[in-house]
Amino acid sequence: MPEITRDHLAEVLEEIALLLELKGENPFKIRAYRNGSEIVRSFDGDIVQRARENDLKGIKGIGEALQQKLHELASNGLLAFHQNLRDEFPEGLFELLELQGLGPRKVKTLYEELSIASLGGLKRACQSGQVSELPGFGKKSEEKILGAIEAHERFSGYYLLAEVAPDAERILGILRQHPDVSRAEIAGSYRRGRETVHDLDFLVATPDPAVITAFFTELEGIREILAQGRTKASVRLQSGLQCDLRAVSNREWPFALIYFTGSREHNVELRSRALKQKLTLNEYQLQPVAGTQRNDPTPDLREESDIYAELGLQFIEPALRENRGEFDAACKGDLPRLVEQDNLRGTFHNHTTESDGRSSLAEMVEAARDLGLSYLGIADHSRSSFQTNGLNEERLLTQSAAIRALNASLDDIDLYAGNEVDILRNGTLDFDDGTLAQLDYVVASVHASFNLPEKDMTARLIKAMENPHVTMLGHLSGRLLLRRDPYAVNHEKIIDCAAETGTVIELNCSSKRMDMDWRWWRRARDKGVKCSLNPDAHHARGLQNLHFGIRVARKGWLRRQDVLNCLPAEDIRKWLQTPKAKRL
Ligand code: DGT
Ligand code: CA
Ligand code: CA
Ligand code: ZN
Repeated sequence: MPEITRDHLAEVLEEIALLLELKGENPFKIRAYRNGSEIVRSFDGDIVQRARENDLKGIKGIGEALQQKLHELASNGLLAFHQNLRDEFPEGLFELLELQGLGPRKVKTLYEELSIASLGGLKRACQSGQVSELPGFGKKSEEKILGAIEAHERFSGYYLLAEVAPDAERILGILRQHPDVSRAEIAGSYRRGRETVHDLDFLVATPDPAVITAFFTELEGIREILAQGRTKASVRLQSGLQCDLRAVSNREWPFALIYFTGSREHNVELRSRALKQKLTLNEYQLQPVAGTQRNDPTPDLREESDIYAELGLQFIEPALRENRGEFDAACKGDLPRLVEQDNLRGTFHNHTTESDGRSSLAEMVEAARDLGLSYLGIADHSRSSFQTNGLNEERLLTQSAAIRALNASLDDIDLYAGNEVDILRNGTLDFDDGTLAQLDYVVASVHASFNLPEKDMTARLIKAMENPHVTMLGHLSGRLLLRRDPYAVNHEKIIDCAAETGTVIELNCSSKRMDMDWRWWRRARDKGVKCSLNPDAHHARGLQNLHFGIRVARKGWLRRQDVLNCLPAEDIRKWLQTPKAKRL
């Protein structure tokens, strides 16, 4: 039985609500499940244990029927009611529900009117124009659906970095504990810190490869064995994630580690540099090209850094191995010293229960303290983000006063009162300058009107950045990884404007955003733009987003001095007190 988590309970209730909606059930019943799901997610305490012990009485919003279902679910991992509901619908329908912009009402119509119950079926029906003729659909929504299917196909088979990390680290730990394993790493895109990964590539050094490949295929949580040989194996986990294993000798280790870490583009360039020195490099060794003589004996190469050194290069961190300028820098000894998690001193973009966060101010403070941070900024949503219960002026100023009052009573951590203010369609902000001036800092973000032409969207962001009260720009492109493409916006112009106005750009570390994209940071940094590594935490646990954000920041060539929240508490206080134009 898989481990039963709070998320699992919440997701099952949420899916029940969806299925009831699909059946056209009574809206009150549907709402009860949806509310129940929210309550489970935000419950302050061990809801899983309480459900298991059938101790849910008195929790507001969880009626008797829900109590029983949660008890069954937490005890067995399954809920008969849910399973039976699922069985009423074909499996393919669940794929349709995952499509962006296709709610249960529309799925229901498609199913009832055209018997559509699979992605393929939906695609064909759209292409033949049948969907646009359905009541409530039309040409435009047919095009939208086709776009969503195309995106789904493009995204499927990929996973978020943070999403695969628990399995990845668990398996790595198990491999490292095996007595016949001397070294183990996860290579591939995971090691390079890519924001999304297709599969995991485990590499082990061992005197006995066959033992380890067999051991690997017997790990817990495997759905299917895809391939198994003496030195390699491939499995699929319950989650659908594919994991490859390569077992090599200790001697081969550094060569294999470089090879399987990639990227392909990096490897191609590295091999070609070796060839220029009359050396061939592959996953097993570095040796003189056949027919050539080298006077010195082949040196003992035990670590990746030995191989880079042998080729006249500084050690290139895995984060930088994308063939985007790292070789030129490594030749000259010019590689940056990349920022590390230990360098972080505080955090700015965080939500609380005042808007759509699930933890209170006090809980957020406690979590920041646990992480060893010395300052914490709170930036809840502004009024136009009504779906997040965004704050109006009055609530904002009340909140700021509460934050400052709490701050006065704490001596180990500095609290800052900010806001994540909506950038409206025309580039004006949700609050006037007088209100913004009363805050310690402001994050400005787009949360609506995504479909502007690039020129207008760029002008909209620039207008916001020109405001002297806007400290930083939030999630620049609005993308949701594997779900929603970025809106059209000119990154070059935004970066130039940030440099000119002294506006910080955030690297939103939410695992589904990682925005601004790492490919732009080197350029921004070189223009003097500062990065704020922001967890966009909507829960105390959300501060952990920084852990993955750091990995992506490293991909962007960022150093400690490029990251605003690496400044110590004293310096950040002075920095925030300095007018924006003078920070340049
Ligand atoms: P992914 O899995 O799509 O997120 O990205 P990677 O980079 O992990 O790619 P993957 O798993 O196909 O292969 C892992 C590494 O192994 C890759 O970064 C470079 C190396 N590699 C695999 N196949 C080849 C190949 O055919 N040529 C070269 N040069 N390198 C390869
Ligand atoms: Ca991979
Ligand atoms: Ca692979
Ligand atoms: Zn936001």
